[in-house]
Amino acid sequence: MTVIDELRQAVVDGQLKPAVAKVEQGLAEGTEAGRLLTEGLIAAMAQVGQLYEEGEIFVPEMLVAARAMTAALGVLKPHLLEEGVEAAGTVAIGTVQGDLHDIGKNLVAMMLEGSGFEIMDLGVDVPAERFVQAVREGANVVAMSALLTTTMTNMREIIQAITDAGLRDQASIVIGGAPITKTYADEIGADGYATDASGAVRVVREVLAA
Ligand code: B1M
Repeated sequence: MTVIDELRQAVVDGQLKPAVAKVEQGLAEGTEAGRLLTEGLIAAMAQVGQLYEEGEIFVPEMLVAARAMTAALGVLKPHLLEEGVEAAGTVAIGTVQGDLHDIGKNLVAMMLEGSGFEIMDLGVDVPAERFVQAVREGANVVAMSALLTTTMTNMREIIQAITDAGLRDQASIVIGGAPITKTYADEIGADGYATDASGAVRVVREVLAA
């Protein structure tokens, strides 16, 4: 087993300390941070989702796996960030109301921060009014995350709330999360969407340049 396999297994098993130790070992051995992230941590969460779908594990196991991933990600973070980039805009990011999934949102925030954007992290279960307030506070990009098919519909309401507040021309709106598609982004009037964290950096740059 490679260190990446061991990392993936530690996260799937919800073993926080071994997961952190495997990231440290991988880095010390010269494994690229990006590989530890995609082939280790992100692959582990995909496996966890699969096991949950198959009824092999339940919410508590998903939760401990998520905690192990978050801890391991904390160690990886400084190695993923690009250095020395100028502040390029302020992004208010949050997971929409009713949705508590924050690993992907945190990863996107981390990559944006590392790419020179100022981040207003609104957290999870964020109501429309909080996004509206963030635009009033100076965010020029609103980034929304949703992982549930039942909560992604709230994105439309958030865009409507920003429009109703007369602020739609003050901020670009980008969305993402596992169930989000380009068709859905177009349908609800978002300015862009991304399927992963590096795509999120790209789309935020694009909407700001438009
Ligand atoms: Co939940 N969960 N969960 N869960 N969970 C999913 C999403 C699910 C697909 C699992 C499954 O059935 N296979 C399923 C959703 C089904 C659906 O809606 N179609 C599901 C369910 C059903 C639930 C509950 C309803 C379970 C229950 O209670 N019965 C419940 C809901 C709670 C709630 O939110 N109200 C629930 C709870 C949980 C935990 C709390 C246990 C935990 C979350 C812990 C946490 O986040 N702190 C959890 C987890 C861990 C998952 C899975 C296994 C992993 C999610 C994850 O972290 N992925 C997930 C299965 C899966 O995704 N395969 C699942 C890793 C992360 C890096 O990827 O979040 O996709 P992701 O983010 C990516 C991209 O999507 C994108 O970039 C990120 C980085 O690459 N992206 C953006 C995300 N946001 C973006 C924003 C952008 C751009 C890109 O803005 C521009």
